[in-house]
Amino acid sequence: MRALRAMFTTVLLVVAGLAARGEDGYEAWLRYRPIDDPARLEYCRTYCREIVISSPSREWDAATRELVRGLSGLLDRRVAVLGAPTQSGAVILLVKRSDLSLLSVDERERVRIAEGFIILSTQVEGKSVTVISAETQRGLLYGVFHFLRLVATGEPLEGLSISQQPAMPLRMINHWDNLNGVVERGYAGRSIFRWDQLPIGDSRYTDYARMLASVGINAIAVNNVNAAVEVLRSDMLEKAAVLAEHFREYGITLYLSVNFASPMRLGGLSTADPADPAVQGWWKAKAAEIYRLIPDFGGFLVKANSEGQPGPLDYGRTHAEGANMLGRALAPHGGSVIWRAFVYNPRMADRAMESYREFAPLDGRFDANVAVQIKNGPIDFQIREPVHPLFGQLARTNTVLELQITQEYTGRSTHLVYLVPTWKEVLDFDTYTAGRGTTVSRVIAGRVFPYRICGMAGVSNVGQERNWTGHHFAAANLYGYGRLAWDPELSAESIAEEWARLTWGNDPVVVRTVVDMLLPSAAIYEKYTSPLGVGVLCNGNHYDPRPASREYFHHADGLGVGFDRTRRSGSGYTQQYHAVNTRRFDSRATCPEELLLFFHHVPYTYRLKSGKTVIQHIYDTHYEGVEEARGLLEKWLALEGRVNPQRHREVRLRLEAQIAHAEKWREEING
Ligand code: GCV
Repeated sequence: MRALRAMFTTVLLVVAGLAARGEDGYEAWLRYRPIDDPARLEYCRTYCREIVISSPSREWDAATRELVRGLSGLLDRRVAVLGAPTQSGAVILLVKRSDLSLLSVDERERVRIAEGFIILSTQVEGKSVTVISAETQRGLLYGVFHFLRLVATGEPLEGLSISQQPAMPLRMINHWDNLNGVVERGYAGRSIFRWDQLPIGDSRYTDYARMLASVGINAIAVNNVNAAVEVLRSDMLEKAAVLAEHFREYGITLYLSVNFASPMRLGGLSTADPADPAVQGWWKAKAAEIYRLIPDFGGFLVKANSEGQPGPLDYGRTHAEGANMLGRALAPHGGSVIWRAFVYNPRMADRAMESYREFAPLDGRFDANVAVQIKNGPIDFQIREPVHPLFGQLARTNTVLELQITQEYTGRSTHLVYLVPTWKEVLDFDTYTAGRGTTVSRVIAGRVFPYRICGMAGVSNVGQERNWTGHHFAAANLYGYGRLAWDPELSAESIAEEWARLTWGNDPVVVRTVVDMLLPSAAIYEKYTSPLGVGVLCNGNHYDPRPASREYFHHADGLGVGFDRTRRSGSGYTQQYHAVNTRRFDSRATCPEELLLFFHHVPYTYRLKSGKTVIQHIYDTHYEGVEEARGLLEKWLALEGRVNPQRHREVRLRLEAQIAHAEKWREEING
């Protein structure tokens, strides 16, 4: 008997091994591998005997295809698609109003949410079935992906009464991909967009669209905000139209980043002055040309008068005048402009202040189809910086939060840094501008001010690497970004667990370990790079340590360290916040310690709440950080044999490189 059991176990292990082998990360969190627990497999099969779509049409194709693909993979057998339920255990996609008569009045009400969905366990024609229902193509896709997630992560499939809708209307990805294939701040290979091959399509575009739709992304800007004018050339627009087709199938709207000087550099005009009628005419004609090719085109993403990019300020016009001119060219077609607020003057004593200084006075001056996109912090995607002071202060200007999924300052694709906890802190930050509880997440969800366009944009970390993001664990950031834009209330831990289950399987040891690696990882990185909010200690590549070249940011001298941004003695940056936050940041006693050196210049001997001096803290955290990075590797090594060898090895190599680089940081700072 024991021998038989042993043999059975061996067979199971071999089968599991086979299933695990040959995985290179391409499927990311959409693996759909057969459920390996026999009881769970049987249970899921009972609830997913057949798929029913009563009103097939192209609009629902992608969702239906995904459901077939997902269930067939997970249940390890082909699941048929029928026009009507033949048995209990059918999964029914209800999409047409006429179909909805099958539901109760109350249930019908719950479907009427644009982009939302319901999933119900109910009775149809005397059969116990699961209904996934939505009013829109997007809603149905999101419902299907949600259901597949339930199946894949081991959730109950009976008694379902789920109704969800996205918190943020705009859930966007920004690619900093140049047309020549080089990705600015991209660490996962060259651009996935092959402009040299387009208009020839690529199944990789479709798979990328599937990944994005599965976490609720509904918009994408495919080219760098440092925009080449050529993107608006007619032949390039034809190529863009093919990308739009791939994304449209998955409910994702295409945007282009444009160069404000295009009328001159592409159109041959002598100016790009937004007040010039010829310039306005050029943009109108260009917009009309785009919409002929891409009828559902989203609009323009613009970086203007920032880091050398041209813009309206070149002509003595404001950001609002420039953005509105573009907005008016797009408005007849329903398009919009997303105008970035990332501006700074390197000659200013405190560059953190510039964006607020330029944009706060323009509140109310932007047209209804223009949104201002603001980075999470006033500097530039540091591992720690305070929330940008513009959030909550633009009551009459559509506002979008920009996050960086690609790890420009956070260890590229070499360091394991799960950014979701840091984003949660941004979203939960109380701006107080409309009273207590005016959190960033409520502001950008349009729940505080009546915004028409609002939500989140994330700078993509995807490239041509087979596993999309270079580091297998970096995919958790892409996944988590989408999930948070859908629902900012989700915890960093629950997102981590979902991702772990979907990406690495449901082995409880693997899931626990992956979550335990993800959750502390950003704090670990912070420790061995720049604790206490000091920020930008790197060299020009934004990766290696070089504090000596960053005096501008850390203000370290023989006696102390930190940037005094207080009202009394410093740059006065703290005054850009609501008074409650100004007071909190202004005082050393109430300033959150993790931001102390962002706001205050303190002596090295200043005592922290722990009783340690600042200098001792900096020294110790660099040692702790390296040790904890070693701990990540130890945890991962313990999973050898539990996850497939290729992915295990690839992660191990990166963790080893991370440790070596963390040591380099420690030596440079402490040395
Ligand atoms: C796209 C930082 C980055 C740049 C980036 C810029 C921006 O400065 O280093 O690569 O350019 O931010 O957000 O526009």
